[in-house]
Amino acid sequence: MTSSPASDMRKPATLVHTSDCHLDKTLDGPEQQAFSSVVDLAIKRDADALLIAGDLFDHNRVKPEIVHWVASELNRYSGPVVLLVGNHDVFHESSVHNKHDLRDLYEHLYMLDQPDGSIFDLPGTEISVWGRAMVEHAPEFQPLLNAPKARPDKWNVIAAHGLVNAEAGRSSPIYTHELNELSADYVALGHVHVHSVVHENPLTMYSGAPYHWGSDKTGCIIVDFVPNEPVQAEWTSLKE
Ligand SMILES: [Mn+2]
Repeated sequence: MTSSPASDMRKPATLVHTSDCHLDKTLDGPEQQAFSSVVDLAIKRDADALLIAGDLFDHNRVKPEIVHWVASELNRYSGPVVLLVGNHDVFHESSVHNKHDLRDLYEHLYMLDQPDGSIFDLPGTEISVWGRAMVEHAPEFQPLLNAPKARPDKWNVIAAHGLVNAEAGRSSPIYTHELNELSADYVALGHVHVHSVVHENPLTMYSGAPYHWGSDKTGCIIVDFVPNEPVQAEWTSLKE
């Protein structure tokens, strides 16, 4: 960000970034256990906010018990939770998010539900999150299109669910030139299930899935915003 040191009056903040939880039909599966561990970590680190960058649910026919279970987990945390949809829970008419609105079950849920993008200034923190809701996972959907300019009094986070450096014709593409042109403190990506740092300025990361079948690399990212310091984002294993 461009704030000069003397003018950076932002309060420090901590954000937990996860994605691709793929919660589905059984209440005691490894995906559920991993999601609980993410919530545990948000509580333990006293995070100011939790961001889920798409594919919270595996498909649009998840049972109501799963949705209620997610809400009960989020209620253990009780801080602001920002939810972006992904290609597995796209925001079309028969979306799981239209059948079961998590906002009715968790009062601190902020859903990025607008196809052209929406922004939330999270209460109790100076974190602001923008993202575009995916209605169709298609080459025409560009998750970063028309991202807003950063504001100097906020920790500006952009959330996107898509594929970085996609070949022509791939769905939900995210291009390096778009990342270069973004003004943000942190870009939280979802879609690729293994964690990676994809860009340095602004710092852009795939969190990876909390549970990734066949992989030990299950975790999420803790992002620390400190005035006058570079953003610190660290992938953290969920295994004890
Ligand atoms: Mn996805």
